[in-house]
Amino acid sequence: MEEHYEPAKVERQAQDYWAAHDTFRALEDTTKEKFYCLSMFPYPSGRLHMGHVRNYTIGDVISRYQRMRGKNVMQPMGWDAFGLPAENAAIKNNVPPARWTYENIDTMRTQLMRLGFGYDWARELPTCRPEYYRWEQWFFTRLFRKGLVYKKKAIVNWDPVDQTVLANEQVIDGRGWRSGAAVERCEIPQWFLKITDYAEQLLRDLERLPDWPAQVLAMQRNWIGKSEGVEIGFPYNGGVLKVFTTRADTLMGATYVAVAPEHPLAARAAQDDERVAAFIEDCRQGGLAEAELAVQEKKGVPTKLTVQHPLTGERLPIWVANYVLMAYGEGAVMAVPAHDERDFEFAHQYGLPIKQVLEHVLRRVKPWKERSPGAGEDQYYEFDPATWKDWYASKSVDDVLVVNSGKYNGLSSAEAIDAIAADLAAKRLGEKRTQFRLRDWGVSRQRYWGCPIPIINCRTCGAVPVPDEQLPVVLPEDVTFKGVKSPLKTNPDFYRTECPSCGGPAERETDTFDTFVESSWYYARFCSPDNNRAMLDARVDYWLPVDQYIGGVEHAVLHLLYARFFHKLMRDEGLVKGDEPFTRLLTQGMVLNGGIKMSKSKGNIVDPEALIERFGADTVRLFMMFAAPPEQALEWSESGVEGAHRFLRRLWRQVYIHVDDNNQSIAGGQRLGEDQKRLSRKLHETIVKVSDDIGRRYTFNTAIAANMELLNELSRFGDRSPQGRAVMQEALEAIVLMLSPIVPHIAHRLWRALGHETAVVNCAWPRPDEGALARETTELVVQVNGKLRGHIQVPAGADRVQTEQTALSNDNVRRYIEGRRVRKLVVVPNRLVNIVVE
Ligand code: ANZ
Ligand code: ZN
Repeated sequence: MEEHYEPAKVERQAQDYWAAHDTFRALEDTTKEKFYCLSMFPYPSGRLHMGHVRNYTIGDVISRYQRMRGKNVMQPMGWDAFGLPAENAAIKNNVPPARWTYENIDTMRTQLMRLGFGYDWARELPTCRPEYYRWEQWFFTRLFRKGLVYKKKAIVNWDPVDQTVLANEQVIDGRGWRSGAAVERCEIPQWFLKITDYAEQLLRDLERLPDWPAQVLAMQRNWIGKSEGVEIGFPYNGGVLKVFTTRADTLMGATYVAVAPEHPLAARAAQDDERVAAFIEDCRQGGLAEAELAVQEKKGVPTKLTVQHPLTGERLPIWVANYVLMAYGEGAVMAVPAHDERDFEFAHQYGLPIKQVLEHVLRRVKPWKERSPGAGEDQYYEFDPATWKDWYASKSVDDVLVVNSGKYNGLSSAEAIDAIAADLAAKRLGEKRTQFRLRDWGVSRQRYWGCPIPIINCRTCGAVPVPDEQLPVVLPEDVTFKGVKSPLKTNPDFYRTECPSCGGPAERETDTFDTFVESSWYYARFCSPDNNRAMLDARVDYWLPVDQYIGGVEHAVLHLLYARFFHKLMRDEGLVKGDEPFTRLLTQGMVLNGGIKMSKSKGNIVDPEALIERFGADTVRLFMMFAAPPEQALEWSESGVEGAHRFLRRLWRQVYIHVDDNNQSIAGGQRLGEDQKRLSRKLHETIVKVSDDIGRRYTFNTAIAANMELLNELSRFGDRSPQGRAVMQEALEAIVLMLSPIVPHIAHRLWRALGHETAVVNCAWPRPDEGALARETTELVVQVNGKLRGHIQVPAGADRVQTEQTALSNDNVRRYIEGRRVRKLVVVPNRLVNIVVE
């Protein structure tokens, strides 16, 4: 064996070995228990970053560990290859997005290989290839026939200078990223997937995911957002305005109604009211990003229209307000400023009446001064900011009583909701209803670099799905951009076609799918990536569900929800079994540098490749796994990397010294001396600990620390006798085995150096030896009042308390002391315990 550790050489040898032996090829084998380990596949942006390295190292460690546990492991890798950056790069540098993407994939694949990840590359899957997306198109046409997709007008960001639709990321401070023009909102027809049909299931099945992080489950639950409420009708001249409320108990406190700027009643009011028209126009400006909408200042205008209160008949004004979302509930609210914070802020700003209708059971406080004492039974109050916030603090309907509400006075919230809902139902002006926050999934993108939506628009037949035999609809890859507009929309060769149904001239859909569609089912396609006759086949029944999924918490909602949705869609199409795609989920923490996330824009990137060049892949992997538990943030540290490297050199050195000392044969079987026993016990305790850390707790950092500690003991162990060397051999082998999932290359070399013909990657995980774990014990006699009553075993070196406890709990001894008071207890170490009782 070489005296010095040369990572480049060691790593090349190990990787060559794995490649030559097809080590990570995963084949279905029903005689073995399978383990499908999946890390979220990357977008091929150009180069791997540290976040990728962390994600993929965690996945690789788990995969290699499970393999050593005898599982048939599949660990695939692919490319989430469609998306906007390719297009932006194309526009900037004049390279076709396809070429840019394929070149990036080649670079990143080489980087992944240098890191030694055990992927089954035969399953590699770039989503921008027709072999992949044709099945997505095929599946979409199945959903179309089932009525699970539909077309509807929806709002997009429109750049009036570039004459194109922009993605939310392309709108910066309300302006187009290239033109700098103020972005407008406009409505165009788009395709939607009916995820809301699955809302209830998606919510309910979260309960079947005990091995997902609680935080992710909570985020999904909120996103789905189930609300039980009442739909209430407010009659007006010419119709009924519907609102959705979760707080029908506050109906008597409604002082106005508000509609979204896109609501039909707003349009109607705008017809003869310039102020309303101008306000609606104003709301069309600016981006659509939800974060922006949530924090914007509340604004609105009154209309000349009114509605009638459904129970009292009182006239209430209709306002148009920007805080009412068209996409939620009915796009309109009954405003109860006394008990809803948003309504309050608005009413306060525009001087609208505030009427309290709930009172706290215990405190019975009136939060505001009376404003119009003459207002009859109903009382109006003025705002007192000091007490006001209390009312919003608890969204709970407990502990409150209804007041100022006529016949409902004195009811609890829950009772009032029932009573009011019943009265409304009798008038046909309301009914109880469940509302989900979850919206149907708009999958149309007006971009080029995506999967073409397989629809043909015919003037006579409408939207017709592309027939199976005409699939795939291939995205032309050799394109040039004129400005920002999608080349599909300007290319008649692409969009001119015939209607599959009547044969007349027709046009293809030129929109492409949201790239979340590709990432929603890739995990299943990995099971049958080479099938060109079907989307999936029987192999999915062997591999699915994914046993361990690993990725960033930023995907807690969209990707992970869409993938769960697709799994249910595919299940209902008979393509997969089971209800959920990912049994266990690990969300890895961020990689920080200087306390903030490593990112290009912050200029604090550390390039993994440069590190591999300097220290080798094993050092990078070891540092990543040692610096923090996987779910926590990891702080980048140069000295941490150096420390990891030093440890590997120490390990190498220890093995080198041991095997170099080959004059003496290694013997075993004879009785071990004390130091040998101690080391052996330490070794097996370490195996127990590391197995639990890696296999169950996923605390790879403590597993590594335990191995470091063991190595320290080894370096202090100078026993060169045959037994001493045998113990040393066993310990070094165990360390190499236990570290091999984390630092597989050096482990590959050291295993050979320790005299093995086999490759460490094919070895079993070490097992703790019960015999070695048992500590030495000594036997003591126990006397009660001077008479021999029993024998006890205590660990060598047990303290006084432990010895006494053991003596007192000995069965025979207990018979003689039961019911009596112990007056004295004498322990003579290693010999006897004398108990004196009354
Ligand atoms: C009256 C009321 C009184 C409300 C009160 C709340 C508290 P969740 O729980 O999220 O379902 N709302 C309904 N549709 C809306 C829309 N399109 N845009 C903005 N807000 C809307 O929220 C339901 C509540 O959100 C509804 O109940 C409604 O305000 C508001 F003390 O009605 B509530
Ligand atoms: Zn037709």
